[in-house]
Amino acid sequence: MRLGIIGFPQSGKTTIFNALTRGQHPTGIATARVEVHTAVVDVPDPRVDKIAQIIQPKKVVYAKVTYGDIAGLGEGKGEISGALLNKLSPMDGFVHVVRCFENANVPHVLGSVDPERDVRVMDEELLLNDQIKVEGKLERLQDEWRKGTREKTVVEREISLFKRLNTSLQEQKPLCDIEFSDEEEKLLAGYGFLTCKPMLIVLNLGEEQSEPQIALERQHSRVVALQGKLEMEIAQLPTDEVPMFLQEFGISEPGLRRVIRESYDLMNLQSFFTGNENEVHAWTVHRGATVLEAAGEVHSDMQRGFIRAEVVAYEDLAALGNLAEARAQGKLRLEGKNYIVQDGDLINIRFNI
Ligand SMILES: Nc1nc2c(ncn2[C@@H]2O[C@H](COP(=O)(O)OP(=O)(O)OP(=O)(O)O)[C@@H](O)[C@H]2O)c(=O)[nH]1
Ligand SMILES: [Mg+2]
Repeated sequence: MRLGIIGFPQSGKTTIFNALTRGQHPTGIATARVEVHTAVVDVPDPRVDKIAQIIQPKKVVYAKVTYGDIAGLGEGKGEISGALLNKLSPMDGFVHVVRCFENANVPHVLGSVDPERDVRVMDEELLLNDQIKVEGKLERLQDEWRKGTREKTVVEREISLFKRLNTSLQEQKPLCDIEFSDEEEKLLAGYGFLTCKPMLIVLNLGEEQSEPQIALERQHSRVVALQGKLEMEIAQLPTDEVPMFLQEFGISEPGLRRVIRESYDLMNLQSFFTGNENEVHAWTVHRGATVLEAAGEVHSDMQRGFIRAEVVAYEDLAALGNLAEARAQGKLRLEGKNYIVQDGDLINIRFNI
């Protein structure tokens, strides 16, 4: 999962990036250039630790999320440069850092601190960008139709799809709120439309600031509020000092975990695990994925040669304490390729190639 951190200049993107990745990048440096820092971080999951405790493998591999700190976005003019677009399109979703903190030394490009406006202006910028892309595509399709370079019925179908996109965007509705068929989704996947991507809004609060209420217009967005600067400082502490600080500042759970959890939820993702004496490994699949798809996530050979899967729910394994007991109690089930994976399943895939 790749999440791009976007937001207005000086909204605290790098601060939040550091908080999420335990990074040490310098903050407070305004850059007009398009620049991306990326970091891959483990998805913290106590279930993985518990399974490792039971199986005692040589190695533990957590699921991964990649964060990109994308500078150079948004002057409120709806202009996203080509170079910037190339950085935004490949992301699976966005984390929009919205400034809420007051700080006289840090001016806001739009002149005042107004989180709801920033959310709206950013949404409008992304929307406008998609609109330009869709209009360009429509013109090219109409050209193709006139010249007859491709089969007319195919081109007509695409024209009608892109007209639907255009109508939605003209009504200020993001593309993620449209229902697409599988075929349409495949066709659109290559375009990397910005309003197709889920959006997690991170309200960057100042110290002891209460959370402002934001009206959301998109269906596929969600809000997390955190104190960016404080979270960054906490993320940079030695691990054993963290619990004390969290308690001192009344934070129930580090922002890093909340952001990851909300991102999984927003993007309809879940975890499953594999484990043997060598390795316990956490993987990510879409909710509703079959065990055959899950096998493909682990290795294409496992998908190709899939025979059956042995599945035990994490809760059952944790309650019973070991695999032998789970088997004895009938909690280790044999499942066929159409089994729908449940969050937290420990799966052993039997395959033959
Ligand atoms: N008081 C306060 N200041 C913050 C907070 N978050 C960020 N800042 C300050 O705001 C300034 C900008 O923070 P950055 O994290 O560099 O912001 P940015 O969005 O990465 O900035 P650019 O990459 O230049 O667009 C720095 O001086 C931070 O110290 C916060 O939660 N509270
Ligand atoms: Mg920055």
